[in-house]
Amino acid sequence: MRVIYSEDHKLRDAKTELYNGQLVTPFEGPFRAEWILEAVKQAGFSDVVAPERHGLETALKVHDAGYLDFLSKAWDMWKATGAEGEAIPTSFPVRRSTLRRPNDIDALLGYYANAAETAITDGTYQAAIASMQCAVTGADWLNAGNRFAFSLCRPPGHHAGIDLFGGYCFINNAAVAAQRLLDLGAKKVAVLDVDFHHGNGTQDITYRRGDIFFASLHGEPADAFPYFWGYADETGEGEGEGCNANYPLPRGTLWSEWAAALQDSLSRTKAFGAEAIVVSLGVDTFERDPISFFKLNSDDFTRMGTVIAKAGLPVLTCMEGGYGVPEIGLNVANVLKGLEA
Ligand code: Q9C
Ligand code: ZN
Repeated sequence: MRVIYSEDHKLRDAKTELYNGQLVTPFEGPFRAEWILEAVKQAGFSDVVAPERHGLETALKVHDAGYLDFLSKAWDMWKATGAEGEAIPTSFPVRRSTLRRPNDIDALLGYYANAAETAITDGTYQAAIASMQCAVTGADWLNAGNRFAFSLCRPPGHHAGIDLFGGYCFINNAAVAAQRLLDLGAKKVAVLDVDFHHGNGTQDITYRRGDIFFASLHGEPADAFPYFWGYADETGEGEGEGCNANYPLPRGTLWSEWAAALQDSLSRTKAFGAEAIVVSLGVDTFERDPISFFKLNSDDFTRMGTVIAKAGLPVLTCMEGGYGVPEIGLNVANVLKGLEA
């Protein structure tokens, strides 16, 4: 399995996350990619390459141009105000308010945010671009006839919508990879999101499309971030009707229940006619993850890889969440081992 990794992820090193009413050191930091890279090398995945330098062409097919322009300029605009801290959104459009695009950076942050924990910092955009390039390079590796690739994306992407950032995400790496596979000739692809959190950004991007099947297994939205998406009755719209499958699962979910949902999502992926699967891999389903509530153990991650591989399709795995504990590296390596078993 080829591993695609960019050192540029380190350019995203926020000092603040709004959490429990305090500004804390973010759960999503550079250490994550370093631990994961170390563990996958340790597990024998030694074919590690840097991404190709792709521009914004593919990203512009899944994101709004004004949004990407905002991301590229947000830090400089913020700094120009003389603000001392990091750029945290504080003011949001809501029910019955206008959705006109504002000028002021404070307003733009809220306009393009779906949550307030994620600060924009110097280097965030550069890191997000490198992360997206890892995903595109992984898609190219599959397109060249290879069965597996692992794009060690950081920052993650699945909470980034058409014109929304938040949940530690800025550019939707998995959606860009899916788009790339389609642009290179695939007729239909699937994005399978196994991160603990619902992939609201990916759902936003794919909801009205008939060429991408999106399935997400996640903590029940009434109790788990991102809270306002991820119910089972969200099934797609227009050409995308029937192409969205949400599997909300309760607190304490174990492998047996989780695996039943996975099996169903894979049957539907096959029935849809997907030619490849992009896996949004979060290992925050782990029993000791600090911000989540499922109960998978490290061996379950190996099983996960094996079950996904049994679908018989090429698989591009893109890194999403997984926090705090050193086992995140082992758990990712186990998925990759399971895929190749
Ligand atoms: N009390 C990813 O896993 N914080 N993002 C929720 C709930 C946001 C997770 C706090 C979690 C974002 C990629
Ligand atoms: Zn997550």
